[in-house]
Amino acid sequence: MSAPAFANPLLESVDRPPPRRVAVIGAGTIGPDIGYYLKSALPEIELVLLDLRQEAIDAALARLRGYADKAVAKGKMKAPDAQAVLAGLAGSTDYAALAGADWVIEAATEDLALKRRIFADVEARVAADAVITSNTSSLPAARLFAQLKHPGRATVTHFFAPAWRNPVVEVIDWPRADRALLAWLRRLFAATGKLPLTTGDAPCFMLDRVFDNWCNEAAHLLAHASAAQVDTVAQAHVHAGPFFVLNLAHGNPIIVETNTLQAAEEGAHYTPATIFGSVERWLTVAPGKRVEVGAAQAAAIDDRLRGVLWSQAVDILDRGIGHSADLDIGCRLALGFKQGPLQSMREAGDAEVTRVLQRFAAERPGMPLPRRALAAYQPSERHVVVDRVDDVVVITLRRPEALNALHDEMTDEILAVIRRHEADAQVAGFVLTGWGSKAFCAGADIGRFPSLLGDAGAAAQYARDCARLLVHLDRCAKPVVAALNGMALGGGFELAMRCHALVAQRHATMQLPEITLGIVPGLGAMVVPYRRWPAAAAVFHGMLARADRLSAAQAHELGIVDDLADTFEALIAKAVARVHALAGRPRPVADAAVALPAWPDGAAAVSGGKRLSAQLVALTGRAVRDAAAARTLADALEVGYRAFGESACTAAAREGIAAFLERRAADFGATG
Ligand code: DAK
Repeated sequence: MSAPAFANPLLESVDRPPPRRVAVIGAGTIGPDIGYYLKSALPEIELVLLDLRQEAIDAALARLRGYADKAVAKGKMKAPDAQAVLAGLAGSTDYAALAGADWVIEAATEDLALKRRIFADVEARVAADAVITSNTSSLPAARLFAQLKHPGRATVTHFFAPAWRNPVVEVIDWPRADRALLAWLRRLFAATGKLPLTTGDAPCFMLDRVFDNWCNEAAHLLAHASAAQVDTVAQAHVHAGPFFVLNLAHGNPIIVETNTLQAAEEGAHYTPATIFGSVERWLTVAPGKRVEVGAAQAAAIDDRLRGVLWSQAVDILDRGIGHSADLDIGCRLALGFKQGPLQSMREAGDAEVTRVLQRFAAERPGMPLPRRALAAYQPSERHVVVDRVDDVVVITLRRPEALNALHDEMTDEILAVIRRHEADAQVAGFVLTGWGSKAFCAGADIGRFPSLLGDAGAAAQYARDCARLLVHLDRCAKPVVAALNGMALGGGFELAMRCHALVAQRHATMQLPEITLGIVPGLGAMVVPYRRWPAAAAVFHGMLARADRLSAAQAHELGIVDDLADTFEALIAKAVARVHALAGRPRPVADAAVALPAWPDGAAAVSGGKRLSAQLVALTGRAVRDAAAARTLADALEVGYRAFGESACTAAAREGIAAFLERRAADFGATG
């Protein structure tokens, strides 16, 4: 498997247009879910669901209507949008309905002979350049498509349940697939909210090798423990234990099938546990529930579970089945692991990993073991991906599960990438952008905020520490340009405003929602915009005091955004051009005091119809005023750090952050 040309697939240029008519074969569970994802992302396409049974089609169409109704009821979709999703949707038991399809997705039963018959039939009915993909979770593409006349237009695209919401799709890179097909699929998936992970063509690809062997190992452990005990121990690593998931997904036959395939190809150590043949439903615990497990027994179970996980991880990387940067994120987002195997290896340390794997090798002879030093398996970045466009390094924030929200590790990685390339004469500068087309960055990771509350000094120090990246940008010798591909919120906008220029796609927005969380911005938003764009001071007041949203067009008019782009390609092209234009011309943030217009009255402050904390509005106003009066940028930033510390000790902060995490509206009525 060769590495894709770009880690961020949206940087790939492709000639083929998006699909217009898609056929999904198989109206079981996953086929219709794939269809719903596609129709939600690309409502203009025609979608036809094919199945041998009309009842399956009727049930599938009813399910999709149910999804759309639910999305409208929850306010996630507007009624006209739901109508567009459901328009152009049809079902058929007749393969003649394949006519005109430019993409056929097969999601039928896992049976090689059946799938081959389907592909022969499909190929006879669609154009020679129509794309054909299979959603198999285990059968290699080389086998599935061996008999196609035009195999270059075919590959496996493996979705994960629920396919309409789970972002992960494995895109299998097999030798006969056209490179342009893989680039088109990766790009299309990334543009429609998915996380395509390129994997090699081994049986079960990357992620199901982890999942199937994890479940199989759990079943082997039943010689020493109950299913409930294994699930209890496993919950240290996953949100739901393997037996709970197997019950949910009726997964026993799948493990038997996939592990039989792996055993046939790779050795008897993969043979499915015999108990799968005699049990239909496991007696186990629900996620979060536990049963009694003795300490020694728990340790033995845990060693075996970590053993299989780490053994699979090193094997996948040693055989080039997947990329290290993709393995962890795939395990977390597709399979529900709390952290990926490489991260857990790193945290456990080499000595512990070696101990666990030695024990695993003794208990499970034949299972793969590391072939290199353990450090060699670790990815250099986990939360960003790095590409080169000409002589510019493009850093893409990649946390699709949290709209690319920032946390310490991500900012450290951005800083490390910039430091690594700063002295390189071949690098002209940097572009920062976000994964996908929705968000540049949704701000700081709110899940981590509760630990900051209650200690003003510690919170202020934390803000100072976290500002390292931004302070580095202030002094960076090479230009750094923010390319806003979507919303830039809170800390994300603070990061963008410290870049030396901003370019934005027209749908991008900027907002400082901190006040709605009962805190003040910690990373310079009370300081920097007033010094860089003093004429827009009143606008920044509104953004800070009421969380007013700024559109890309407004920001462009105010001179905050230097250029607007219609597409992602244009965005990156403009950002790269800005890097070149800025070379040798740094844009320092002003080191002098600035004048301010009057601060809005906080007593009746509301944002989006919701009352805000008057105390926080006043605190923000005071910090903005003191920072504006400070003579140096460093002094002004210090005012901001201390104000953040102060805000972290308010009842409003406790309420605002708890409300976000509990998915409810904050009530600042009682907090002041
Ligand atoms: N942190 C963590 N997760 C986030 C997130 C964030 N900032 N923003 C979004 N997510 C997650 C959501 O929880 C959701 O996760 P699941 O429910 O799927 O598990 C997923 O991303 C998708 O989001 P939604 O389902 O909410 O998507 P919608 O399109 O419906 O809504 C939204 C998009 C952006 C309107 C909404 O997600 C939202 O309101 N997000 C929060 C925006 C926000 O308030 N951002 C934080 C601003 S405060 C400091 C450093 C920095 C800062 C402060 C201090 N120090 C160092 C001290 C900065 C502060 C901020 O940035």
